[in-house]
Amino acid sequence: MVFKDELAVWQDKFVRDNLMSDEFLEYIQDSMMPLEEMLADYRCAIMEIETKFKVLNEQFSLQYDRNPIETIKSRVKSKDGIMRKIRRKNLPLTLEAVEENIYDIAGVRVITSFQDDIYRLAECLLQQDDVRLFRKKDYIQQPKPGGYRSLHLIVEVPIFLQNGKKIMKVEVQLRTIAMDFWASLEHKLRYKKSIPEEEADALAHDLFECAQMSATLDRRMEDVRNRMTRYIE
Ligand code: 0O2
Repeated sequence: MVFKDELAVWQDKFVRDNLMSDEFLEYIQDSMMPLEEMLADYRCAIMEIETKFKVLNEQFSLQYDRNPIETIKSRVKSKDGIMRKIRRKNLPLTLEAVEENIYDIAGVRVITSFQDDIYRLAECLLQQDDVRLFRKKDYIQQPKPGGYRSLHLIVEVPIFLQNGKKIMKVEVQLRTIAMDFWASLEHKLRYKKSIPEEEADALAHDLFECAQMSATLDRRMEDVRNRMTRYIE
């Protein structure tokens, strides 16, 4: 990562020379290389976890005659997002500090139709002997005050590189379609800074009620499915 003092010297030079020299561009590229390599490792870790879920989905579909996973959405946190988290957590500007303290650089979101599939998939993932649970937050059993529900796992998984094995952390968020629908809209509200305070409060209140309705919907859909499966040969 670029060291602040050294960068300042180069920035001075850039301003003095009033040109973007090849030397300066090369320096920036070289400085970014370790960060790019780290992000590539996280992309590999995402591939590992995604494959595990795809395999489970395939196996479940044979066993239960339906696919428990609706979609998998993955992302590597943007550099901007990483910088904001470094600032929020007041971390030193080193790759080691980032890897040790930021757990959601690699994110895999698994969307299911039914709530019980979330726990079944989580259990199957955590049973695998190359996966280690680092942290678990069950916002389904204990929703956040605003109504947010999802199961969050931070898992450690190995990736195998040219020069050996590296253990990577991946944040896995498991949620139903209803939970995801709610979270997507609520997420938008958080970024709309222009909404007047009174209206923002009213929206948060309505969203809380919607979260309760979506929890009820999840329970009833699961119940209907259970009653139906009794009659399926
Ligand atoms: P984004 O833009 O989705 O990436 P930590 O990782 O420990 O530093 P924290 O807050 O303890 O941070 O992690 P937690 O509670 O497990 O939640 C992190 C992520 O869960 C968030 O990432 C969101 O994706 C999601 N999340 C948590 N709470 C809410 C919520 O109330 N509403 C919605 N819509 N999503 C939520 P980011 O980085 O905050 O945002």
